[in-house]
Amino acid sequence: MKTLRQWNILFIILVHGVQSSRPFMLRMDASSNALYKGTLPTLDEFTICLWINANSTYQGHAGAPLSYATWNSDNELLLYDIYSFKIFVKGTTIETNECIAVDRWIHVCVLWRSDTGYWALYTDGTNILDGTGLSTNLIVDSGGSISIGQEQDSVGGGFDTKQALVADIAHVGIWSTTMDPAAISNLANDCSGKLQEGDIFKWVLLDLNLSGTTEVLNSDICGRRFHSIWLY
Ligand SMILES: [Ca+2]
Repeated sequence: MKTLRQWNILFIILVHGVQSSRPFMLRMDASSNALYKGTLPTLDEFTICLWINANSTYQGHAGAPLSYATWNSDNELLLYDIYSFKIFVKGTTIETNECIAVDRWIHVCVLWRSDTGYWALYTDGTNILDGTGLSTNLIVDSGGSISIGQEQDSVGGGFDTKQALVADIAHVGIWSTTMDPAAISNLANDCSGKLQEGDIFKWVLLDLNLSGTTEVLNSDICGRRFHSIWLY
């Protein structure tokens, strides 16, 4: 029988093993949550990119790949509903009507900048929708809480299982600039995921507090087989 300390050491070894050897993904169900241990700085522009692989058949969970809640706004930044994708900035919504649950890995990027309220949605490296006037001249506040998988209605809480993400997700990155199309295309075509490193949010397992039945697996975002490393 292992002691609690031995299990803790084993946990650390396994987590380090996943992190250092190969890029990881999270397999999330309605109970899963990955809460970032850090926060974001104030932002007047950003790019968020991630890989997602979800069942195209709606199974009762809209899905929030990423939510950022502050004390002033629980929808300060929110990517919501993988079946009819919505972008929230400072509580204001763009309804794209795009489905990003397509039964395979898809690369998704969302861009925004304050000065014109420019926003854009890229899938698999291609700009499929954009516009202006989204929360123009506003600033995204610092100090909030980032959840991968749960839609926050308060800082770090207020979850609703109907809004939870039931999907595989990997290589989430947040940049403090609006990335140019060539850089986004490079990310979407990088099967290693090594380019997928945001300057203000990086995909590092030890930076996440996992809860619920969140599986940590080696990712293979370009569709080859992956191997289970550890079940949480
Ligand atoms: Ca919310």
